[in-house]
Amino acid sequence: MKIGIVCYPTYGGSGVVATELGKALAQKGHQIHFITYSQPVRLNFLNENLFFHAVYVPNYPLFQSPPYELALASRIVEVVLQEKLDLLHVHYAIPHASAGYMAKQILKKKGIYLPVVTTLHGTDITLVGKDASFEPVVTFSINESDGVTTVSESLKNDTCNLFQVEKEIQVIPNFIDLERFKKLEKNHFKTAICPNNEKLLVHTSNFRKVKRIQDVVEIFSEVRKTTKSKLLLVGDGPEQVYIEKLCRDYGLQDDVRFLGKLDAVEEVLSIADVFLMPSESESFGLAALEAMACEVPVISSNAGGIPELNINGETGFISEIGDVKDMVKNTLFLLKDENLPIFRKNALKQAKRFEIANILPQYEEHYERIRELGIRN
Ligand code: GMT
Repeated sequence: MKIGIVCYPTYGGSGVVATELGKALAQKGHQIHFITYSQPVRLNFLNENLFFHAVYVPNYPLFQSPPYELALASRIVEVVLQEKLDLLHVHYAIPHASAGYMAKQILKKKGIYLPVVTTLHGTDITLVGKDASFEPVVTFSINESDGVTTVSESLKNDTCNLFQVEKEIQVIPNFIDLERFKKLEKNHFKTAICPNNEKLLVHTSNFRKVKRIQDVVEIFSEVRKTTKSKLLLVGDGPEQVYIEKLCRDYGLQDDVRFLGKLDAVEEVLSIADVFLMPSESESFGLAALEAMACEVPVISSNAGGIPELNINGETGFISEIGDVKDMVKNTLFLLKDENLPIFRKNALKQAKRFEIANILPQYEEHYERIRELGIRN
């Protein structure tokens, strides 16, 4: 199949899922065309079936903000006409689903049918999408998509509760490449970070408020009182300066390291003992899945789709959002030498359920069904 993929090209979860999906489909022989404003960060891979089409938004003094959605819709039309795409898969509703709809209508006038599949990722529904500034357009473009998928049951429920959804939604969970995400032998790195055999706690995110990184710092501050430990924070974002200050206020600066955005996050996860995800909202928790694939158990909140991934008492522990005391108790239990190996094993076993080879066919079947339905009607 010739598939167009529209996504955010950034480090964010939806962009990562879209890019990894495109790469895997290309390896299976599909022709994949990424259409976005810059080269997706994970598109660091050469394959004869992978193409990238940049969206350029011309600037004009009259525009207060660049009309990206219009430029994207036009670019989709052009790519479909040139490359004869069979289907368009947009990731993240805003503004990709409505741009897809517009492109579809333009192509219809030219006698071309373009089925559009929309994958909802989380904040496009739970935070931004439900804002009155976007809600009517998001509702409309979900209902006008030929296929709609969400990355968890929880996000499907949120979508149905927050929007007047008339479309059937299929849950296709996020996935992991276990060839890349696996526990690597990085003892020298562990010794450098933890020279006195400290336990290592890790958090990775885009440092937005919803991630509740202040809870990560508080958990670490408490754990460190009884257990020799270090904390690595991977990623960056709006909360970073505040979190750095919080670490200094708690006197933790010598035991916390900010690593910024990292491409080889699996190397850090390979030396971790516990992964912390106390998020306030999380449709799936891809970062936790990456940790589990590297045999790292997860201490998390019970937000959104996290309980579909992290099994309480097996692959880690789940607490109410903001219940730092419970998260500290659970972390200390996990870190005990007699418990950690069991939780590590369970985490890997659970990650295997989300292996890309198990999930990819679900997307392929979804595409086939949507295309057949469209051709029949
Ligand atoms: O977590 C973020 O803030 C980034 C966000 C995104 O849209 O890129 O991630 C969302 O999509 C990921 C991939 O499907 C999910 O694993 C994350 O749980 C989800 N984030 C939220 O729902 C807050």
